[in-house]
Amino acid sequence: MMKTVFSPLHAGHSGQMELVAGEIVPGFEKPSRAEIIKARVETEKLGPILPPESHDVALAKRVHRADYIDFLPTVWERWEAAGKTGSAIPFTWPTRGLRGDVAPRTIEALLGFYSFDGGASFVKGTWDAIKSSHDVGLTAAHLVKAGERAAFALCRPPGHHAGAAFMGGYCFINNAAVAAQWFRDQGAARVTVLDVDYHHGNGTQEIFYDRADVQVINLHGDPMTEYPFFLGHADERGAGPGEGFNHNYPMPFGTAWDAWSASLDDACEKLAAYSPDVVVVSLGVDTFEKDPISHFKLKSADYPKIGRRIAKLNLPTLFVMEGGYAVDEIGVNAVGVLTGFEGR
Ligand code: SP5
Ligand code: ZN
Repeated sequence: MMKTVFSPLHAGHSGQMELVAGEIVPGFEKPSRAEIIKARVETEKLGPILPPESHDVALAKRVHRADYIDFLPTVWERWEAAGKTGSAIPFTWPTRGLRGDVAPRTIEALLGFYSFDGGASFVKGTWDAIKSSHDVGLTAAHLVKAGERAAFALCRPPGHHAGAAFMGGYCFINNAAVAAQWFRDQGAARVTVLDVDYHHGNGTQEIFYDRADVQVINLHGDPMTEYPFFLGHADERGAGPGEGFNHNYPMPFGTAWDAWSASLDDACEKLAAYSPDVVVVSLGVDTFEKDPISHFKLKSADYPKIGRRIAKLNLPTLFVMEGGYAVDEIGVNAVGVLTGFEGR
């Protein structure tokens, strides 16, 4: 039996739009994703589904910049106060040659200041969803700390693209990073974040890049051709004291189980050699062959094998939900990893 933590408040984050191939289209990151995973947890009888406890965002400020975390709950009211409608979405960014060190004053400028793309937009219920997702991650982390072999944080919105001071890629607070830091603060000597989402977890990498106490391992589409494009290369191995504690496995379009699982095996060897006290899995299932925005070729039958490989590490494990946009199969695939982990 694996416990799942879930909050219905995710559903207030809905109706977002995104720019894809020159057109504004309904967002791929939508509420049905979490509802379908929850339904599959129930039909597969994975275990009880618990509501989150509320946790202070002071914990999130251990990995995010305080001014960024303080900004998030103010976005929607500032957007409305400025007389704007639709969704609050950034459109100007402080790239090379512009000032990224001076926070501007208007809400539209601040949205760009605190993001790296237009993929994380706000509607009225977005902050409550972000906070609930953060609470879901930490509540599930508490279960693992209390002795559960594993727990499933059914987070929505996801988190792994969110860095210390920016949102993007459907992500706002980096739920996996917050949980990893919490385990450290609770006395874990070493923590590994194993990110199997199709996209590189650029936020998690940035947050822990110069640290030896949190190992970060990413399996993902090669950033030469895949989002987020500007991080995730194999030569990014960590910096300073963190040198050697970041591992990237970029893979080409069309990667299927044989090549993907060879990377997972290699990653698990590096993980085991690090000997962490706890593993946080950033669980995305957008590696699926039918994912509408991704280009790997994993099949539904492959997901239980991922869970079985992770279970072989024999370490306390927190699963944190990230991406996956083939909504019809998202429950089968995500819960497949968990039942595989449980050995059934
Ligand atoms: C958490 C997560 O998985 N975030 C992913 C963010 C991806 N954003 C970029 C989407 C680019 C979509 N390209 C679409 C091609 C459609 N045929
Ligand atoms: Zn993804």
